[in-house]
Amino acid sequence: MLVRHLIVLTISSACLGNPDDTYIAPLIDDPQRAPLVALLNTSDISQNILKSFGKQLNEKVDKLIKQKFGDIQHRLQELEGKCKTLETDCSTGIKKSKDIRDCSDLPKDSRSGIYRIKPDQSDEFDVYCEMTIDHGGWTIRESGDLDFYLGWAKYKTGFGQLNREFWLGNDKIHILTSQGRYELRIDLHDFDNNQAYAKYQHFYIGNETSKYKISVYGYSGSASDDLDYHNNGRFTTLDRDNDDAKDNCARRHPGAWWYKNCMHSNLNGHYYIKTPVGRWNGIIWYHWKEKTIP
Ligand SMILES: *[C@@H]1O[C@H](CO)[C@@H](O)[C@H](O)[C@H]1NC(C)=O
Ligand SMILES: *[C@@H]1O[C@H](CO)[C@@H](O)[C@H](O)[C@H]1NC(C)=O
Ligand SMILES: [Ca+2]
Repeated sequence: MLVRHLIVLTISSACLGNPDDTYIAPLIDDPQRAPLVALLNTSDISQNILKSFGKQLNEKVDKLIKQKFGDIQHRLQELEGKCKTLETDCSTGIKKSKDIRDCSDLPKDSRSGIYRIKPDQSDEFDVYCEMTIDHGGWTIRESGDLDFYLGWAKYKTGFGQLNREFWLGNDKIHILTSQGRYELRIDLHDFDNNQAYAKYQHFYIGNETSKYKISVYGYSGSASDDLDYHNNGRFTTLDRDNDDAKDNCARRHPGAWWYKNCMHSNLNGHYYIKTPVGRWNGIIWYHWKEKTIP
């Protein structure tokens, strides 16, 4: 290879860093034999370059690999964590009917409708789950023109149609509310499109032996607290008088409720269209309207 200048091959420190690795090719300067001839042993150069470059490259690559490997490890750990969560979700999240103890166990995006549940202390039974009101998960009874003036046995086992109007049944309400803390929400509508609600943080009814004694407290809402009066009351129907009045409140104010002497509310009262016949008759939530609710 013929050259005219001193050739300095420098591997940029920006790349390899170590000045010792600078390779200086000897210039053969023989004035007797012009022109200048630099004999470069390319084998030497390339070997030196390779040696120096290779060492640094190895270090760089090592460092890079370690760093990347670290990243990958970290990512793997993340994924492993996600997989574990998913596994848990999969084993508990996809529920069979026997794992659904009440409507609140349904996945949040479930539609309202009839579902089969399996409470802790009983066989499976069907309920209607209201999934849109107040975050969903409610078992409801709607009021309309179904006859609610019925006896003890009907209220014990329930009646009506789950996708229409019904009373779930006091035994079932007892079973459900025995499983944990349950809330009660009552939504009232009148014929003039007025609405109000009453919500209770605690709702429980005892078994038949206790006459389905109600425990209800923790009111919030807009309808006024007309269950407070009934707290600890026992259930009375037209054929079972468990109230504090001399006569039978269920007969006096046709319905079935946790009457005492007698009531501030009577949601199983007769469903009148607009105008009830007589005072203290019909579906009543006294302090909302201070009159009967049609
Ligand atoms: C070039 O360098 C190599 C390795 O150092 C050596 O074996 C070889 O003899 C050299 N060639 C010349 C022409 O000096
Ligand atoms: C009803 O509940 C009471 C009080 O919790 C209990 O002592 C009784 O055994 C229960 N009766 C039935 C039939 O489950
Ligand atoms: Ca009585």
